[in-house]
Amino acid sequence: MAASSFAATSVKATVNGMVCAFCVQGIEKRLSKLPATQAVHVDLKQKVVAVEAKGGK
Ligand SMILES: [Cu+2]
Repeated sequence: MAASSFAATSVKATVNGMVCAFCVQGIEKRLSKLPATQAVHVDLKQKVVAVEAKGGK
């Protein structure tokens, strides 16, 4: 059950300006402060940010 509810609420975005670990930290901080954000995953090599939203909204 836990795994199936995982993908539906995640949003991925490509961030071209994200080039180093400081960028990653800044993005993670900003996104994790949003009330709808459950978790943030950043892939620095692929410049992809994946955000898991909380259920409901
Ligand atoms: Cu940077």
